Amino acid sequence: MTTSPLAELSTHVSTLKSRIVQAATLAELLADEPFIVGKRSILSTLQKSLGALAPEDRKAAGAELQEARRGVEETFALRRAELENAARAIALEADRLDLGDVVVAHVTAPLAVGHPGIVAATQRQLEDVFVAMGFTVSDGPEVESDWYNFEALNIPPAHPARGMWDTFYVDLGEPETVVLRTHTSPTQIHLMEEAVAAGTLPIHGVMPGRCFRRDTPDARHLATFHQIEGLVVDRGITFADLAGVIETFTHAYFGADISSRLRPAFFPFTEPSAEFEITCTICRGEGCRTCSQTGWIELGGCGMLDPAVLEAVGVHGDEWSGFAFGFGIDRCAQMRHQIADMRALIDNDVRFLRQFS
Ligand code: FA5
Repeated sequence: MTTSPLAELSTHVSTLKSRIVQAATLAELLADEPFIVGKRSILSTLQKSLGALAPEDRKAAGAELQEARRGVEETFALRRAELENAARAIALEADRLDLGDVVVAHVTAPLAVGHPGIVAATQRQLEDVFVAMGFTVSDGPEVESDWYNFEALNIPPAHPARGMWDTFYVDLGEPETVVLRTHTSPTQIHLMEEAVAAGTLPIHGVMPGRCFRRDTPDARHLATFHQIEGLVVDRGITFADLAGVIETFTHAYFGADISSRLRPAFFPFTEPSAEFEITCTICRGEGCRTCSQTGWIELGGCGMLDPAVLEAVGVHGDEWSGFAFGFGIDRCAQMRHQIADMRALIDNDVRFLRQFS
């Protein structure tokens, strides 16, 4: 009488199942997989041996073997899931970040720590320079009435000087009465009004912030950019004080080797007015695309406060005088870091941004 190839099947199945259960790690179990349920397992060997059976016996033996295999595979799958869960729990415990009250798990890659953008960092550096010179820092609204952005600054409606600022109007109230501020100069008006109301003149302040113009972006312009406004109202202030502040600022921020110059200009709210320029740091004055071949870059405007502006906010011109300036913060960043095209500041290319961390 021939012995059935499946005579020892239940013993084989028990052996295989105990091998599965005894695997202590996922790696160990997976390494054993070919010998338990794969081609090198006893189950595969038995499968082949069924070919030697008479056809009438082969079907029943095949079904029996198939049932046994299903049982082994089920045990294998259960143990595999068990070991995978254990491995995941260990990895999570290792990657767990305890941030005080907030517990963040499931982090498998190190967190990239952010840093202030180049314009924000520049703004802080500029504030530091002016604070060291005795200025206070404040801010003002980005959405302004026409009165603050223009009229109080001696720019009445339909004045040709309005053409200096291509304005975004906000659809609020009467047409063209609410604007996205085109410069930080309206904060001068807010500051003087507050000081007059509180009786806290004199003023030595800087006011940084965002501005908006319908300017087409190019190497030196953006439609959303930043300025830092400066305002001094005190007794006996002269143009020499203004020139001294600008000179001190230039050397403190750009270094002693950068030249600056003031050129006569026109602003409706200052008289006399000047444009403040420094040597183009991209070409060191040789002339390039960034400075339109002039060798100079305009950083801002400045001048002595116009008596009409002082009068509009109730500051007595016979007692007080002062000056104001408004510099482009993005332009300062551009010159300090020799960025040929200002549009790089808003491209959000991390390879560019990472250089300034
Ligand atoms: C003004 O905005 C005046 N309010 C400055 C001022 C203040 C004059 C106080 C007198 C007294 P202007 O339009 O020239 O001036 O702009 C000043 C500076 O802002 C420019 O020199 C430049 O550095 C920056 N700037 C202006 N437009 C843009 C723009 N579209 N993109 C980036 N920077 C700009």
